[in-house]
Amino acid sequence: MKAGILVAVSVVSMAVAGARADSVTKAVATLSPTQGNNVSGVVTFTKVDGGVKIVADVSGLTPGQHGFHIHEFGDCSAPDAASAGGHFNPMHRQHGGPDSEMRHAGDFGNLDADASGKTHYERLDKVISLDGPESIIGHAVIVHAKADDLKSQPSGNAGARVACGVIGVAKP
Ligand SMILES: [Cu+2]
Ligand SMILES: [Zn+2]
Repeated sequence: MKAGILVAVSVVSMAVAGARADSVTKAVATLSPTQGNNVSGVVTFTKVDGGVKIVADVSGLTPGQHGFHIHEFGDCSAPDAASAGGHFNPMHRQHGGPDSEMRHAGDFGNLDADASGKTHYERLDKVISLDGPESIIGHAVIVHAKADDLKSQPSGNAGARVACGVIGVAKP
């Protein structure tokens, strides 16, 4: 009888934990410049029908294209953000563009900065998720000095990391 109650209690608490994990509907990363750079911005991730909507507003860039990814570790502590590791790749795929059949989950292509060094980026992503074992929460967004060519392995030859921000759960 006692054992039965214990089992019932643990099933209920597992259900509560599951509901909590599934309830993330919005995430955010605040980008800070790496050493010697001036790039900052905010990236939001919102659960919508058919995927996750990514919205980024970034400034302090050189005009033109800059690789834009999620990297594996939520650690921006190194001056060059090397601490964030390689691309977030829970499916063990090859690097690609955001619309490629074969891509890392973290492959978002490029930001395209205007003459003033600012950019606004919006995309519906069908690969990433905000919950479950492949959740992006706790990983890091990185912006690069150069364009991602969307094909070179393992990271699109996008050069140095100019900004980094850890993805956290946002207020819905
Ligand atoms: Cu990157
Ligand atoms: Zn990649």
